[in-house]
Formats: sequence, structure tokens, C-alpha cells
Amino acid sequence: MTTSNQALKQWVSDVAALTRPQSIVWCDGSDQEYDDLIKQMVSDGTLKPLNDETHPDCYLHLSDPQDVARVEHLTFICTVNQQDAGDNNHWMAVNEAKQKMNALYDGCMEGRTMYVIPYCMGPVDSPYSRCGVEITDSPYVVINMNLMTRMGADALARIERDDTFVRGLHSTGELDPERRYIMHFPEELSIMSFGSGYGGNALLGKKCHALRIASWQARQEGWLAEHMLILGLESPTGETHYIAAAFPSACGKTNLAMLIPPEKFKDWKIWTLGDDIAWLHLDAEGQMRAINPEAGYFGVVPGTNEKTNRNAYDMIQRNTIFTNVGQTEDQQPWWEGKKDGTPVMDWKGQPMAGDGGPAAHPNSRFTVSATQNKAYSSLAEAPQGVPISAIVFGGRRRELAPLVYQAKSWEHGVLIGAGVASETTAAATGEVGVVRRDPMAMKPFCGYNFADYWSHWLSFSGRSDKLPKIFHVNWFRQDQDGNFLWPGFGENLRVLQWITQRCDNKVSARETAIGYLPNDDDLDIDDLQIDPQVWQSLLSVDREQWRQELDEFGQYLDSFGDRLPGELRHQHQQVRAALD
Ligand code: GTP
Ligand code: SPV
Ligand code: MN
Repeated sequence: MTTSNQALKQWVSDVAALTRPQSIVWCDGSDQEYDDLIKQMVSDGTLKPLNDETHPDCYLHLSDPQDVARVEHLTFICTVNQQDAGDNNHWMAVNEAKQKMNALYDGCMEGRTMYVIPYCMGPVDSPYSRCGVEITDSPYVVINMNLMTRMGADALARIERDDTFVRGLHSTGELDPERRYIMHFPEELSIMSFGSGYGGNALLGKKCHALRIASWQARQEGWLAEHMLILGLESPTGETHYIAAAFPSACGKTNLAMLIPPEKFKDWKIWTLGDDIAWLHLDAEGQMRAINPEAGYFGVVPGTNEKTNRNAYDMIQRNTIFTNVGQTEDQQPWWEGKKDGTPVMDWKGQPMAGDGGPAAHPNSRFTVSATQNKAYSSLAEAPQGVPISAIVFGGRRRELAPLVYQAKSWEHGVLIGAGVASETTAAATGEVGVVRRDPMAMKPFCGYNFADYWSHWLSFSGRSDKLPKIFHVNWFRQDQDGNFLWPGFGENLRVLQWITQRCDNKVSARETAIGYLPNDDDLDIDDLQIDPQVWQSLLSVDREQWRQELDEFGQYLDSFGDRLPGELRHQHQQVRAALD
């Protein structure tokens, strides 16, 4: 395979001259190619076949123990003007970054195969989709991109038609954390990644392209690229509402997107459109529509079982790549929260109980095609996407944030999104469990200055009078002993039901300083045996705590200086005043 696109041909030849691979392979995305790469990786030991009876066509990859998560401190946005990247990003000057990367790439593929992966983010026939090409020396990246994107011949044909693509260059290098960088050049639509083979650092279609680069493009072109799941909630009467929800990494997107309704709601149905990223556009009528740019799931494994997420559990029984889980005696994958089986080997490939650590790394992942999900929506491939009724923001907050509340307006909703804060998780290296500000769950992923990003969000209210309603949820409130106050998972359906009732003006609500909260009886929870006092606290607004929160949030907003939109400041003042 090769291409008629001169720019692509030239770039591949320039990269080959720099990295000096032994051979170049243009990936066609075929099953044959996938199978051949699996065979090759099994024979060189980078993939282990799992139990073929219980887990047909499932494989285990153990990454370097120092390469298990995104590395935010090594991730840069490189723009001509530093303030275009904003204080929310690490910044490096374009030339400095390129010099650094070119030195690392010099000869880095000697003795290796260089794979050229044309891919399309979104259905290949959608006007909302965008293409890219990733060049990599990692076969693991190729097989993951095969599951996660529309990759190969169709994507290449579209690139040749569109004559534009995002350039992503990736090499695993020596996996040395001291020689690792993930650089983005949004002004040139290019990405350079070196020294990591893991997830968002290496599968460049995902966070690097579909969020950091795409968010920049989206601002220029008038749309939004967001860290959001997309689901359809079908009521017993057959009406479906589509909801997009942004939660920070490892805070419940995959689980919500695949939710199985509890017994009491068995006539309701959740359809999955996406579990991590949404691209949102206004159509000609001013309706916001969403597509999922991805074609597979790169999901958190620990905690997945038949009770928490049966759809996910079922879909990872076959044709799945596991990264950094443990193994049982008979080569079944094993992780904390799996419920059955006993691990004998941990994610480092060591016998269990050696260092007392977990069998599966807390950020261990499965990669699987979305088509294996029983709840995969028939509209997930629709070129025009689905109409969005509600946008939901959420975080992992032990305290403060109620179970659910609704914004009073689009502008107030933007403030609520900007105010998201959440406890850090194992999805990125660094300390876990500290609350940090994570506006719109995009702190690690917004490719430009947050102040400009909020202006862009606010600008939508001037463009449509039927924008989605905005909500905030928190599944993670805890008591003094660390027990969750809300059962979560399937029971979250009850909250989604209230959200859609609000969208249809079918239920009233209680106005508070922070937004509209459900009346005590409007969420159907009779069968849950929640202590009335607990229920009260899940739906209460502690004024003193909220005043403190708003003051801290205000200081954070101030740090964006003159670029902060006046409207956001105004919204903040209104809520703060209402709390007095
Ligand atoms: P990324 O793929 O990193 O973006 O994560 P995500 O947002 O898709 O998170 P995911 O659904 O994989 O959930 C992460 C962790 O949160 C898992 O360990 C889940 O078991 C847990 N979790 C998800 N939903 C709930 C919930 O409703 N309640 C509680 N207590 N835990 C939840
Ligand atoms: C996240 O960290 O939000 C993920 C996993 O979805 S990664 O692909 O590594 O970004
Ligand atoms: Mn994510």
C-alpha cells in the first residue's frame, strides 16, 4: 500500500530518514494484519495468550512497570504564544520542542519496523469526522489502534479526498521515563510522542488527537471536542433521550455508558454510543448533535464484574487485549473486584504476594471493539450523530457536591462545568485521592487556554435557543468511615431518569443557590433502603462549605487574568452572592 497524497508520502519519507527503520509497513486495518501482528507478538513474548476456552482470542500485555499511565508533567502544548496554551497546560516553544524530539527520534527505529496507520476518528462517512496518520514502531499500538479507531484503507481514501490529516509520530524509544515526552503542535495539527508505549501517551488518536488537537480545531470551527461519554436512555414507552457526560479519568464514564437498569426499572434501556470522547456540533436547526470519534473502548479493568457492569464484563470475555492485569493458575485474566478466581501472577509478571501489591495495576485496561458491547447503539455509526438533550458534569467528591443538581441557564452550566473538581486517580502518574480543579474533566486534555475555552463554550448561547440542559452529578459522596452514601452503578439510572424528566419539564425542582435540586420525593428510591438522613445529606447544600468552595474557585478563575470571560465572572458572583 502507498498513497497518492503527496504531503503524506513526503512526511513518511522524512520520518523514515530521521528514524531509520529496518522496514516500513502501511497498515490496511484488515483482520489478517491484526492476526499476523498478534502471532508475531506472541512469538516475541510481548503478548501472552490467555485461556483459550474461557477467553478466546484474548491476550495479555504487561507494560514496563515505569510506564503504566498518562504522564501529565511530560505532556506539552507547543504554540507560538505561550498564553494560547494557557496556564492550564505545560508549554514549550515550538522550535525547542522539535529540536528535543528530533534528537530523540534520530535513528530510534533502527532494527525496528515502522508502521504507518491511517485512521479516521468518527464514522468514515460523517462530515463531523477527522482523520489522522500515526507513525509508530510499536505493534502493540497498531493492534490497539485497530480496535479503537476506523483504521486502514477507508481512512486513507478519506485522507486522499480531504487532503488534510493530523500527523502523529510515536516511538517507544527505550521506555526511559527520563527520555519521555508527549508534545502537541495544534497550530500545525501534529503530535510527537516518545518513550512511552501506554494508552493515551501512545495511542495518538485518543487523547492527543481527539481531545487536545481537536479541541483547538473545534474552537476555530465552532464545535466542541469533549471528554464525555454518550448514552441513549430509552423509556418504557420507547422514547430515547441522548445524554453526554464529562467525568474525569477513572470517575465512571465507561460504567455509566453501559449501565444495566436495576430490577425495578427493567423496562428501561441504556444504549451506549461512546464511553470517553464526544464531538459536539450544532446542526442547521441549532440542535446539538454528538458523535463518538472512537470505535472501541480502552477501559479501566479493576472493579469490573457481573454486578457493577455486566455489559463490560461480558464483552471482555473474547477478542480483548488486557494490559497489566494479573493471571490465575489456568491463564485467566484476574483483577481486583473480579469476584471469582485466584491470582497466581501479578501485573509485573511476578508470583503473587511477593510485594503485597495488587494483582492488577489500578490503571490496568482492556481494549475491545465497541461492536462487542451488547448495548452498542444502532445510531453509534450514524454520520449525523445523535441529538443531545442533557450535558452532565461530575467529579469524585467525598463531600460537598450533592448527588445531582441542574444549572439555571447555559451560562450557569458553563460555570458549573468550569467548577468541576475531583480526586485524582491512577489514570495519570502522581498522587491519588487529592482534590484538584478539573474543569469540564478536561484539565489534562484541553489543547488551549481554559479562559478561551470557556469563552468558546459561552458563545454557544448566542447561536441556538435549544441548547441541552446542563447538570452536575456526584456518585462518590462518603461517610466518615469511607463508605459510599449512594449505591451508584445501575442505580444511577434513577438520577438519569430525573434528568430527562427535567429536560421534558415533567417534574418541578427546588431552587437553591447552586442550582435546581430534586424534591425529596421526586427520585424513585423507595426500594433502596437509604437512611432518610443519608438521603437528606445527598440532596443538601451546605452553605458554609459552598461559600468556601466558591471562594477557592473564584481565586482559580482569577488566575486566568484578563482572558477570563466577564460572563463567567458574573455567573460566579451571582452564585456567591446567593450563598450569603
Ligand atoms: P477513563 O477511561 O480513565 O476516562 O475512566 P472512566 O471515567 O471511564 O471510569 P470507569 O467507568 O472506568 O470507572 C472508574 C472506576 O470508578 C472503576 O473502578 C469503577 O468501578 C468506579 N465507578 C464507576 N461508577 C461508579 C459509581 O457509580 N459508584 C462508585 N462508587 N464507583 C464507580
Ligand atoms: C483517561 O485517562 O482518561 C483514559 C485512559 O481514558 S488514556 O487513554 O490513557 O487517556
Ligand atoms: Mn478518559
